[in-house]
Amino acid sequence: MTTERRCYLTTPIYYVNDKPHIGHAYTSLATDVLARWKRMSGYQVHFLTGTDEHGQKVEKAAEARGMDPQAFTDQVSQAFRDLAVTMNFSNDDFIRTTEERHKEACVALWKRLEEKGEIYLGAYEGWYAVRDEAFYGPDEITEKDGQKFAPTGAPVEWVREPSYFFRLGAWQERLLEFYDANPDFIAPQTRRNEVVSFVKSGLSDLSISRTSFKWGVKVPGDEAHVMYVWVDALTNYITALGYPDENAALWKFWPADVHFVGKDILRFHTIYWPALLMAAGLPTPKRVFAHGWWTNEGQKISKSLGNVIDPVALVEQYGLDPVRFFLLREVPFGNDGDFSRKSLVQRLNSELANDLGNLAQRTLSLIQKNCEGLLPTTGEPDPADAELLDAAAALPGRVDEALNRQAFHEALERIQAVSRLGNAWIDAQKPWSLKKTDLVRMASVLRHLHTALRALATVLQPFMPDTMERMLDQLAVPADARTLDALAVPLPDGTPLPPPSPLFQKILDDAV
Ligand code: ME8
Repeated sequence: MTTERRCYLTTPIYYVNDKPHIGHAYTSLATDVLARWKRMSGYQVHFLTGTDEHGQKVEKAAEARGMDPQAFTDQVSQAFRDLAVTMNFSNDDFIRTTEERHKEACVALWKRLEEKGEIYLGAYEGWYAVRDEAFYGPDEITEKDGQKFAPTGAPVEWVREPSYFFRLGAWQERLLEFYDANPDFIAPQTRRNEVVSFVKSGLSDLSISRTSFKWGVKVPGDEAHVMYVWVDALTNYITALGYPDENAALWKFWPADVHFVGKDILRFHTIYWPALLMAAGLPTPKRVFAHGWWTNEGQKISKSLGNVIDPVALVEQYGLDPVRFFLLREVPFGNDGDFSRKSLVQRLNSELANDLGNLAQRTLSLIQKNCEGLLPTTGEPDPADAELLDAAAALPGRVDEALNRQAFHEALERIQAVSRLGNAWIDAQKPWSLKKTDLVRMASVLRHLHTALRALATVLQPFMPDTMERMLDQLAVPADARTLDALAVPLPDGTPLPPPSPLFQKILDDAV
């Protein structure tokens, strides 16, 4: 009996206090690429994204627009759904924390924690930043012009109210043991070190309810309290799998394989979340990957600076697949990165239009012209072939290895290396000259280039689904032969190939 291979991947659920920007698109894009890769590798995948709709920050944003919070969240949540369509994300579900299924899951988790003696009623007094929806210790606060700030730069206010607490402090040692036993739980490594030293420095109990506003999930048995928005938000990952019904069809996907997050929300996912799950007796996620922060042309992206990058506008200007490619190619996943239109245009022109696009165009035009548009047959093997054919054959494994570490940039670099090699190889083999001297060799050369192009297009599908679909159409690869396994089965000699058309447009005059 073969065991079913499963993979559960999640994005953060985004606050609906404002419309989506490039940072949100980025995290979801990375998740989408891995989800598509895993599906292509034969896994059953569940890919979840959604919106985080409760809390004071969202309540205030609704108030500022003179709207009822539910009507407001309905509107902004839709913008995130639309973004998923624009960006061609293949999410299997889109969760909203205002949904009934989610409230039920939160209440169930709360009750379970309460039964286990993990929650008690006390009073909270301390600093709270609405922008971060986070509490801060007195030693973390700085003051400027009479206003107090959190280390993130968010203004804080002094909060004093009755509150339920989660016994987080008691989980310190068990968290440290958990990190030790699961060295891959936090990635990249530098983030792991950060979290471990933070936990070593001591954990206080966590205030997990608020009474000073209403927009949240009501605490069971004490409706004056709403749950702390982070407890509510983190629970989404199990709500979507049917929690508390552990017999639900999707529950088999738990625990998550990777929670993709930005570095700003690392602590919530690597301290609170595993502690809450362990306290509730539930399995912990396998991995949390915290990627870096995008700046715009060297500047912090912020609404007040007016430099928020709208992913929809970007896609309209440069096309969807080039944007998808650029975001994961430009910056090592995990590092901070700067968004610059100049680099986008450079990458597009050199790596997509010149390297990959030209290689396909040159090869496929020669097959049209010199082989009557029919897939050529290989002749005698030549020692020069191994370099290209071995690199093409090794590519799926090499991409898989990088993607299993969420090293998207490395996967793309490995792909790019084969595309560069193909160009060097076609220049060395000169199939256009062989037409006059050795037709059998010419056919072989073109066939090997087709083989390399097929491997390239296959492994690039998760990154650029639409363009690679066109490329595989041009290579005459049948729809059911576009998986990694199918690469082992060559297309029949003589398969008719359609006339090629350019896959990427060069951008000559960039309106920056
Ligand atoms: O934190 N660069 O939601 P949020 C890269 N609701 N990524 C960025 C970015 C930037 N400049 N700006 C935002 C929340 N992001 C909570 C999450 S999860 C249970 C609850 C991305 O709308 C990045 O993934 O503030 C970051 O972690 C996330 O958006 C924050 O989204």
